Amino acid sequence: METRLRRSTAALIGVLAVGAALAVGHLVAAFVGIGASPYLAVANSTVDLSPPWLTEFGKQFGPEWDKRLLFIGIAVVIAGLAVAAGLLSRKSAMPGTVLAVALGVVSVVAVLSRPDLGQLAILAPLAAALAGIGVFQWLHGLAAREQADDVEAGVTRRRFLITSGGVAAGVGVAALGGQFAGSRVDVQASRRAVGPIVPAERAPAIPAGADFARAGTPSFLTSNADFYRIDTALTVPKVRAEDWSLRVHGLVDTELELDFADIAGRRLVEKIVTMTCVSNEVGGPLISTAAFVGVPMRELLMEAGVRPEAGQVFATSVDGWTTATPVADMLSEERGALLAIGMNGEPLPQEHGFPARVVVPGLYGYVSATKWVVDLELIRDGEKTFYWQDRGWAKEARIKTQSRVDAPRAFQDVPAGKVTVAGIAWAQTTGIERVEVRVDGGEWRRAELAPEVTDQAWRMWKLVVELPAGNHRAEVRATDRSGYTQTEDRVPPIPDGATGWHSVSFTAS
Ligand SMILES: Nc1nc2c(c(=O)[nH]1)N[C@H]1C(S)=C(S)[C@@H](COP(=O)(O)O)O[C@H]1N2
Ligand SMILES: [Mo]
Repeated sequence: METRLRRSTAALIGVLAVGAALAVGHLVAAFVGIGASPYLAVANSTVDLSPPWLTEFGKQFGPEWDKRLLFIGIAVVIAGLAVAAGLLSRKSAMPGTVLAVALGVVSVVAVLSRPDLGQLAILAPLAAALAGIGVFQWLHGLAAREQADDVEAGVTRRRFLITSGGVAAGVGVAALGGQFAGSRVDVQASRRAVGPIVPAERAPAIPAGADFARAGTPSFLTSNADFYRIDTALTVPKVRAEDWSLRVHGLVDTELELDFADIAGRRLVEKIVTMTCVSNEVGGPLISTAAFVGVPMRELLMEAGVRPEAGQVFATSVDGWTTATPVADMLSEERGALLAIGMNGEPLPQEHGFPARVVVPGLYGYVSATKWVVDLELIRDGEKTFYWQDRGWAKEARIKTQSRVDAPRAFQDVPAGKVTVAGIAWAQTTGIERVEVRVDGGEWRRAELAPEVTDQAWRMWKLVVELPAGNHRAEVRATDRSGYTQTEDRVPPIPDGATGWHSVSFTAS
């Protein structure tokens, strides 16, 4: 009679084999390039293939939580598939083995197609496949012998369970070892070694009264710790300044290959810029301001010599994220796009693109602000598509004129009488002309504007209104210097940025 493994045994073998494959792959990847870890690779492709509604939904949990939830979700799905693979192999080890070989081939191909991984990186999926197949065949053999042999069943059963326990412990050790070894690349030491980034040309000083923080607006400059963050990479890329280089190529007269010392040794300029994410909902938090320090993109591009046929600068980050920016926006002297290496007096934080990123005033981040940038290719307009363009977002997107009420906060209870309504307005590179507020659908009234620091940054506003006890609603609308007044029409962030008036309901008592 043919032996069929017990269901629970078959499922356990599936889970242990897959666990061994992922853990060994992760451990080897820590040495040959963490991006080659099969588990991280699966997680990253899940992000890349996720439908837009899911990624947008995830963003509300913030970059860390959104990723943690994804890691847990993927682990659950993988465990489910491992159980299924185990159950398929109750009669013979063949189906599971074939599946493991196929997955191994797929991961080797996936690793070879990654621009940021060397040839050696295929060792990670190879080791993973060998570990998975080895554990699978070994445990399968033990379990089959145990069930076939009634006499010695007690002994072999015990041996199977002990072996399984040993494998499980090995999986844990390998996974932890991978995590530990992977933290070897010491970005913080590299940041410390870079030291303070001192510009030759400072931004104009920020005048006192540039924010109304005491009335509830954000401070004019956002601290690096509070600066909003958006990235698709599941683990923040670790690039040491000493390992980094940037290639400028494509439709240029001379290709450039620059390392960090080449950039840091140039004449550095400082600029105050308000960055905004296209996914920011009306009234949302995805907007922040910093003093960025770097080399004007114009300078680098002129040095390479941009050919007249070039229409876009196609930028690639070390983790494979891409975007494209119109050449004109990169070359404009007035806008002063930067290859930035400093942020608020420090080297860029790791989360914000250390050692170098792009900053283009007036454009949403997804079409301009490549973090951990390693490659700039001058291409014909539309020659290639980029990360978010492939997911339904617009090819070009200028930041829309918008405003937000920060005080009172939604559903806040404030004393009746004099109430200060305050917030921010932005129209990067055009400048804010006027901000108006109305309460409970009454007359629009002009708010007081804080001094303008630069038309590339936000501007704070406030207005004192007299309110009786009761429920109230404050609305805001901004007019920029081109004469455009924000429309009331609500459109969602996709494809090129939200519009509509922000309003806040609160209570006076
Ligand atoms: N490499 C990389 N660069 C990136 C992104 C990313 O996901 N990966 N996100 C972009 C988006 S959508 C925005 S809004 C800004 C956010 O920059 P910050 O995280 O420093 O605020 O970075 C841009 N640069
Ligand atoms: Mo964004």
